[in-house]
Amino acid sequence: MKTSTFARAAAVALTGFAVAAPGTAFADIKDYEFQLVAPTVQVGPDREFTVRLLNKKTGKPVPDAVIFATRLDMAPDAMEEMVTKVVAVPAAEPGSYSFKARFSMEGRWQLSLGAKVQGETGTVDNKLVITAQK
Ligand SMILES: [Cu+2]
Repeated sequence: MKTSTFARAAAVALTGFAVAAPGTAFADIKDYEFQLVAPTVQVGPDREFTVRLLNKKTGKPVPDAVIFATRLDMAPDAMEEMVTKVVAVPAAEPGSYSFKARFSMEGRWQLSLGAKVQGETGTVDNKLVITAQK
C-alpha cells in the first residue's frame, strides 16, 4: 500500500514537471516500440518477416536503430528450447527491419529484440509473437 501511494505521488510529481516545462523534449527509451508488420508467416525455411520501430509519441517510424540481439523461440507454446536462427536482411523502407528464419513448426514463435536508438540512452527490449501457419 505504501509503495503504490508513493508511486502515485511520484507519477503526479513527474506529470507536473512535464507540464511546467513545455517545449522540452522528454524523449524516453520507453517511447519506442517494435510492431510486427504481419502477424503470421508460412511454415518453412527462409521465411521473411518485418518489424517497424515506432516512436509512440510522434507515431513515426525510427530509422537507423542498431539491433544487437534477436532470439526466436517457441516459448509461447511451451517450447522455449525450440530456437531458430534469425538473420537480418535489407528492409524495404527506413524504420523497418527485416529478418529471415526457418519456421520449422506450426504455432507461436516469440521474437525477442534488443535495440539501440540513435540519440537515446537505454535499450528497446520487445517481445513479439509471430504465428507460423501451414
Ligand atoms: Cu515447437
